[in-house]
Amino acid sequence: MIEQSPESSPISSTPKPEVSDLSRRGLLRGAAAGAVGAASLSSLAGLALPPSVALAAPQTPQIAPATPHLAPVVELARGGQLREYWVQADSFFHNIIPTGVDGMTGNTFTASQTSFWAIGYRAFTPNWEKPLPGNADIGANTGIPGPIFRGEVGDTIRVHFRNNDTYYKQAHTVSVHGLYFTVENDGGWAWMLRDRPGTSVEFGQTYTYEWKAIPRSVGTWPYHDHGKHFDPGRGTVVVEAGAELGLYGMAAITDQNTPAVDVEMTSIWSSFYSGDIPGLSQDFHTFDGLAYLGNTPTMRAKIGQRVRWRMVSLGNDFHTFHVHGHSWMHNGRFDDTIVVGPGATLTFDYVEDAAPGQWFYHCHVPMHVMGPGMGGMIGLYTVTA
Ligand SMILES: [Cu+2]
Repeated sequence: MIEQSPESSPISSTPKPEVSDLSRRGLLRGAAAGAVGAASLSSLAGLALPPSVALAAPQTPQIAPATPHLAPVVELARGGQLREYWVQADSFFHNIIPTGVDGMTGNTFTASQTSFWAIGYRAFTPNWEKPLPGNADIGANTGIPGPIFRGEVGDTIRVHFRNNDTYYKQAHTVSVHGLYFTVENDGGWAWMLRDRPGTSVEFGQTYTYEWKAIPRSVGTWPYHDHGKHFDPGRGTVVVEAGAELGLYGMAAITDQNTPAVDVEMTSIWSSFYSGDIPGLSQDFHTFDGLAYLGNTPTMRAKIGQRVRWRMVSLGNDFHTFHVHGHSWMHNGRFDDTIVVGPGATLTFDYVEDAAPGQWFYHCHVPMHVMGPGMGGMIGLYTVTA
């Protein structure tokens, strides 16, 4: 019996800690270490208050929203939700350049040069009954990338994961950055810790991961397969091979200080290396698993709209993210090209004020755009009046 249902998994067999329990433990640990600031402590303490207090929160006088000790009151009223996702790792044949044309150079590709057996996370209805249609909340849900996991500080994100990797039949996991969780919810495999639950979910098995959004979780984070390394077929064992084949997505965590926006543009950068993956004629550097103009996602905004970019970088390369016709405030200065390394993320907001037209967004490492022997990281961004 290899099926490991959520009910029988090591995580689910013990009662899930309530948010208040976690908060209390976090509070004690923080106090002992002396490493948690007053605002964070009050945030955690705020989460531990009973629901009756939470309901009373909106009546609390909102004197100065920026005052740190008032922040948890608003957090309390909005956080504390359980957000459940039913996610499946599926293998499927994926074409990185669906049009067969690089829209910048005019170079053409055959499907056999740009297609491979990918693996992706897809969000499903409860008990993995059927795939969810794509929407603004979870994204396109096509598999590459996986669904966007969203939460507010105080929320619990529970991911019911099923490994349906029918092609490679390898073990996979879901490992997230930036949230609070125990090691049994980490999903990071190592030979010397190979008995740790949740680090090797075999083909056909399930496992439930549970993570908490705490004050330091605000932002954009990758999640990806961090399971046992394997050889996708070129004779080389590849670390995080599942992630290279497409098992990745992002988590977006907000709090009461996160401004509302009108348009959110999400993009995950990853590379498919021909030395690792059978079938590919060159390396491809991609946005959401797609390469070259006319294939990568087109971003859209209207002048005056509040825009947020959320981006995740994965793979072996450092990228420099650049948008034509725009600049934005980043780390205290205006910028239009930002370096992002593997596993790191980039999030920024602005009000759309560029001239109307079709702009490029791209990695500013020239070889990541058009090679030779690699490339693809360029897309269109349409600004309308
Ligand atoms: Cu790059």
